[in-house]
Amino acid sequence: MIRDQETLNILLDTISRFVRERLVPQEAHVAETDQIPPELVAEMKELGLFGLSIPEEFGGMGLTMEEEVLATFEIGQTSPCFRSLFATNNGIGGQGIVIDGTPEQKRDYLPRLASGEIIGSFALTEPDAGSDAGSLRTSARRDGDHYVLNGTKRYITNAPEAGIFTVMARTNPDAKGPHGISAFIVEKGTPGLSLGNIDKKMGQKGAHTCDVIFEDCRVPASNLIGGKEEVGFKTAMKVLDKGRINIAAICVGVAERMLADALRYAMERKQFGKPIAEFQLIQAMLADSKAEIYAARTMVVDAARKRDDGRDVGTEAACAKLFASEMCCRVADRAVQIFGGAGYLSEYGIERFYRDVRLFRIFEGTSQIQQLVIARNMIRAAGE
Ligand code: COS
Repeated sequence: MIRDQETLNILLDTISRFVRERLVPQEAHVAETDQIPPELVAEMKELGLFGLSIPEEFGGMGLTMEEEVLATFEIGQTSPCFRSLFATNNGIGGQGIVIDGTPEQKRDYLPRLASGEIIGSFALTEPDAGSDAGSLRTSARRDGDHYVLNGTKRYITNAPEAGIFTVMARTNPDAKGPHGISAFIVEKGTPGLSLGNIDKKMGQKGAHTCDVIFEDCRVPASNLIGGKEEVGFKTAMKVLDKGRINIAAICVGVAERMLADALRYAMERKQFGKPIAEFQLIQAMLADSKAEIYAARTMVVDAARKRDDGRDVGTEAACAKLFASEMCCRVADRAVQIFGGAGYLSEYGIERFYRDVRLFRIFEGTSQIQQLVIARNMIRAAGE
């Protein structure tokens, strides 16, 4: 749903200009240093990027899902690490509170997430609980007006920068699998909370992940999301439904950028006496990429509109994430191929995108988990 086309156009135009003029020129520098310059972070805050999907009453822009994916298509036109910094506030690190938080939790945390004063991080995955998120072992034992958390979370995006963590932990040790899990807000600096070393990754330099460790970490009971035990897994899944649409949107944006770079190169690069863009085998790669990006874009917008209509979009989110992330990696592969030898050199940047986008098929649910979600929903619906 688009609330006001004119206002949205101004926002999309502003983001597009910021991406082109401020972020694109810094891509190589950020990849080399593994740091986003603080002045760019300040500009992101000023533009409101940390609060795109946080409701207006809490200082965010309150974008609808359709508006948000259109913004994400623009943000995708540069290295995905930039988006990663503010994406958790809008997505997995903030939405648990937006969707299921108590009025006090919303009042206490959402304004600071919206402004970018704090970064929100989502702590679900553990060393032995990845795709099987329901098997997580981090425990939360009630002790008076606190819960005491123990366990380790792994690959936690933005953990080194985070001011708060949404932590899924087991409050009922007798309940097996996804039941018995509750969600908490844990503030940075809480005694018993510590961080591991920053992970060395294949790509997405500038975006950081690390372990988050809880050792007798006492969290006020008022930080139990929604004030309700044993619904934390559902909170996590609802958050991921939205997150997956956004990942699909970023896949579309980055794929568009890679294709634009590949097209420009193909029109400049001459072999056999003419630009390689005039060769049909190159054209096939360009055309297949264009068609697949269009398909993914259409899926993303459709899923976003359905979510705005209040429909359950578990299947659509999984379909969009599956198709768009696989598509994005195919486009990356073709783009490197079109660049040829230059595609393998870091100075052209396309090999960096190739490494960056590989993550899209893994995080917020692997392609295999999306397949499983889609098929399960189909079988369930057919049996109803
Ligand atoms: N929205 C709301 N509730 C949901 C839901 C959703 N999208 N998906 C599942 N649930 C509910 C189910 O309805 C079920 O509740 P009831 O038992 O009351 O009916 C409960 O949650 C457990 O669901 P399910 O039985 O499907 O859980 P499983 O353990 O079998 O598996 C998968 C669920 C595999 C889909 C889940 O673990 C998953 O998504 N794994 C990937 C995790 C992931 O994306 N990690 C990335 C980390 S973030 S970067």
